[in-house]
Amino acid sequence: MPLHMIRGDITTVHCDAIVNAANNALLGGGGVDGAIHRAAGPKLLEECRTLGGCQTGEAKITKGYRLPCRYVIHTVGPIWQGGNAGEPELLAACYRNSLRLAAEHGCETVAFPLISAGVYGYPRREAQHLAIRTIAEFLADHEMTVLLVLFGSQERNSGHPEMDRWIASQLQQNAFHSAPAPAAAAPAEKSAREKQRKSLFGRRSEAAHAARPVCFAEEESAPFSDSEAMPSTLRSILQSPDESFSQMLLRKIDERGMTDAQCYKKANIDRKLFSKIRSDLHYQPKKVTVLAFAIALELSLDETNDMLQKAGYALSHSTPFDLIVEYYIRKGNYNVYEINEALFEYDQLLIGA
Ligand code: AR6
Repeated sequence: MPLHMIRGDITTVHCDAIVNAANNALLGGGGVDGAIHRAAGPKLLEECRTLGGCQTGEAKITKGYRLPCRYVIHTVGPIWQGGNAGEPELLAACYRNSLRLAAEHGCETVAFPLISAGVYGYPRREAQHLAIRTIAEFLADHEMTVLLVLFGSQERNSGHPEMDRWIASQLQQNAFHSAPAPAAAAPAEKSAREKQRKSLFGRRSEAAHAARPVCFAEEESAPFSDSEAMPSTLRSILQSPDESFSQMLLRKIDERGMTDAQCYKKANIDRKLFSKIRSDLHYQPKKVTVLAFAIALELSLDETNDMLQKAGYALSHSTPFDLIVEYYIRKGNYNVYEINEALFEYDQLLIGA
């Protein structure tokens, strides 16, 4: 999947290149810079000494040494001074220049920390939005997988107060509508229920004894003795099954006048997965994949449920994942990156993942 967010330590990520939030001297420091130098070993500092430093917003590349990546891309984020000293432009330049260097070196997978969001004081939420926006712009015309690696427990659930309220109200309604846990039954009541249960079972098993095959088509409600009737009906149903998930997806792409690439990129799905789906009419996708396409195609809630059903899924009101996705569809916000940011904050699976 092109853009993914994970929590963890970037020095342990296996990929082609990791990005270091360095300083102008490129001679190591604290934070993620210190962690990368410690994990890479002294040879990294030796190579960094030959680079002649780095301007804010620029990027330089070295080998990865003992790290589980081929390259380290060193970039220097802006120091936060209140937001009016060109910080957003400089921070965006860090991501763009790092990605450009990675592409020039043939990297297919690149991991970033949240540049400037530590010692340099850039507000974390703004730094994260800007990172996601800039990486998404780059991915619109590059095939690459980018990981945004967030360190430690970041603040959660505080950035979407309206969504939080809506989800809470839906979960509450759900709890209200579901049956309360049954209290322990009194013995008399228990035996009455037992009788009822037995009689229900009795009736069912009687029905089972008198079982008749179910006929699918009214006009073919032939007598039971016609043993050919059901098999032939079943056969005809199987010969012309309902539209599959893949067929619906390809039809919708055509109807929307989109190209395949526009659709899978907007869905945050990688090209290889899309090709598999395109070439297999009976492809069984994951729920996050179906939803990614529903979002890319800007389907209504009904159409989304229809597409989910084709793959054997549904949206429920019992899980934060489903509620978050439904909230964004209801709002008409089809930005997969924004939806994933919200899902990430709730520790949910990400769409397209
Ligand atoms: N893995 C992923 N993210 C990390 C890790 C890690 N191991 N360690 C810290 N972070 P910072 P800056 C996160 O301070 O703000 C250095 O001294 C951290 O939580 O490392 O760009 C340099 O030499 C935060 O979200 O970088 C510079 O002098 C993000 O990485 C200066 O700090 C960036 O925090 C650069 O400051």
